[in-house]
Amino acid sequence: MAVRTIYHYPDPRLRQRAAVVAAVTPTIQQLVEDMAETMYAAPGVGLAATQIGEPLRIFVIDTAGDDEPSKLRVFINPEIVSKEGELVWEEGCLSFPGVMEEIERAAKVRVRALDRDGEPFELEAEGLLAVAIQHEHDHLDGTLMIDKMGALKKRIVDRKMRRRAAERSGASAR
Ligand code: GNR
Ligand code: NI
Repeated sequence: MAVRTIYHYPDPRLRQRAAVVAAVTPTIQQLVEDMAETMYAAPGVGLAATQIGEPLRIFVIDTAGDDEPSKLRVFINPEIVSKEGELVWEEGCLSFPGVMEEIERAAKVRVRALDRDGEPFELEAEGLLAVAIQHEHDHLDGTLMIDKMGALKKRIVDRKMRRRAAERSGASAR
């Protein structure tokens, strides 16, 4: 088990298109464990494999509140089979620390995926779980929350993140 590094925008690894997982092997199960550990350590509501530089179609989500028992959900090769309605949710992303913006999504989704044992399942979700599923699914195609913002917000967030990345690399070079 290991907490892995989460890459931040504009790291090009976040733009990789993730590949389908051929088989749920012990190596994949180890990666899922690392992803869960990394998500809980952050802490975050979800994490996509692309965020830790593993371009595979896997994400984990746990939307349980602080006063609820944790409920880890693992999605391997997820497909969103239907979407319904619209909602606007204030989203955050571990690859955009400190950024919170309202993003428009479908209100309800039906998703099909393999679980951590490689067994297929289907799930209908609404509210935060539906938002998280769409957010994580986007990561697997290299799509980020900044891509869903209006032009003005996009420019502000892009500049803020690039300035921060430049400060960090400058600090480590000195
Ligand atoms: O931790 C996270 N919180 C969150 C809040 C609202 C909508 C989406 C999310 S996902 C995010 C973790 C993350 O970056 N997953 O990719
Ligand atoms: Ni994210």
